[in-house]
Amino acid sequence: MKIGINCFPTVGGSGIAATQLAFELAKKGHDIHLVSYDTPFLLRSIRHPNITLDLVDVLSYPLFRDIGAPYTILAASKLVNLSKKWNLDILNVHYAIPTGVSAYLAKQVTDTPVAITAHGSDIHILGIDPSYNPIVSHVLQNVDGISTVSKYMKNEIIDKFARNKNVEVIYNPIDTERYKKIEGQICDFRMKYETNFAHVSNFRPVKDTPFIVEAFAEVVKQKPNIGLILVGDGPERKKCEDLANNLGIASRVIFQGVRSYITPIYNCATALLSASKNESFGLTLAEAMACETPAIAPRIGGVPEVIDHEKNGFIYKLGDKESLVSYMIQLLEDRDLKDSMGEEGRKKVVGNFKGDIIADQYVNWYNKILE
Ligand code: GMT
Repeated sequence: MKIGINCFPTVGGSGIAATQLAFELAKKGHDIHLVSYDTPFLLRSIRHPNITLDLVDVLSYPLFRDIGAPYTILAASKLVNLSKKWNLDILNVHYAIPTGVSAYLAKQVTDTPVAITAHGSDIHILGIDPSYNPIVSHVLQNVDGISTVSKYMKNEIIDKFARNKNVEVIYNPIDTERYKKIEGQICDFRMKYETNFAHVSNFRPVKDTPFIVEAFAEVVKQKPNIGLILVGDGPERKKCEDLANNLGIASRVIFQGVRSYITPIYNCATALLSASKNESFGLTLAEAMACETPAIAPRIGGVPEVIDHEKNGFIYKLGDKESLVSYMIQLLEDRDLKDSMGEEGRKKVVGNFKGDIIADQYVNWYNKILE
């Protein structure tokens, strides 16, 4: 198939998932045109001859100074040009705003079927906002297919937008060769303690990373020889640094910034910690689990579809710091539990989220749309 896949190039989960999907489809022989306004983050470390990157030309003009270049139109024009040039079979847009609208517009010109994959805030934050809602709603009701990354999200979409539409659930693809257990020397980053917890996020308020720092400080009172590795960057990173200082644990909280290869960090962690207030899937939970590292996260959104409580990780009530602390201590004290949960986590990912399986599900979905 000749497939146009549009995504954000940034470190966020939808861009990573879309690029991983592009890679998996390319490995299966499909001809992939990845469309974005910059090189997608993951494409900097993977490549395949069946993938071409088609950049949207962000053409500005003095009149647009206050509103920015009209990206929706620029991306729509790019999708029209690509569809015509390569005779694309289908356009699969990841994240509904704004390029779901671009693809819908492109279809009016070229008739190329449009499949939107919704990822989270495009639905439950931006999509429901009256500033976007009338157009996003119209587009979702009229595109050829909608998929999303969890059953939770499917219910959200049906409830808020497309009551009569069939919404396909296709979980995010995980590269189980990239994310796996590593034996032997793995410490290629600064690490002060042998025992660590890890957190990976964009430090947006929805991730509530300060809550992780606070919980870690509680655990340190009982288990002094541990560290916390924080990966990523974003609006609340400084707040976390200040908090670690104020709580007197600054020397054991290591900030690693944005990293392209974090398998060693997952491997060095007793658990991956999340405090997200919403998460439609939780890519980093599944990545850690693929590395045989249990994840601990709140019971929100699609998290219970990724973590099976007490089997391959722990789920706690959102905001319940005591529970998070007690699960962290349980894993520190019981190495066998950590190992067995880790093995179960890997099994869960390989059985349900492996890139190769997910790519087949996408192809089946595309075929259904094209029937
Ligand atoms: O929705 C967002 O906030 C951004 C989006 C992204 O591009 O990072 O994240 C969402 O998509 C990821 C990939 O499907 C999911 O793993 C995240 O759970 C989801 N984030 C939220 O729902 C907050």
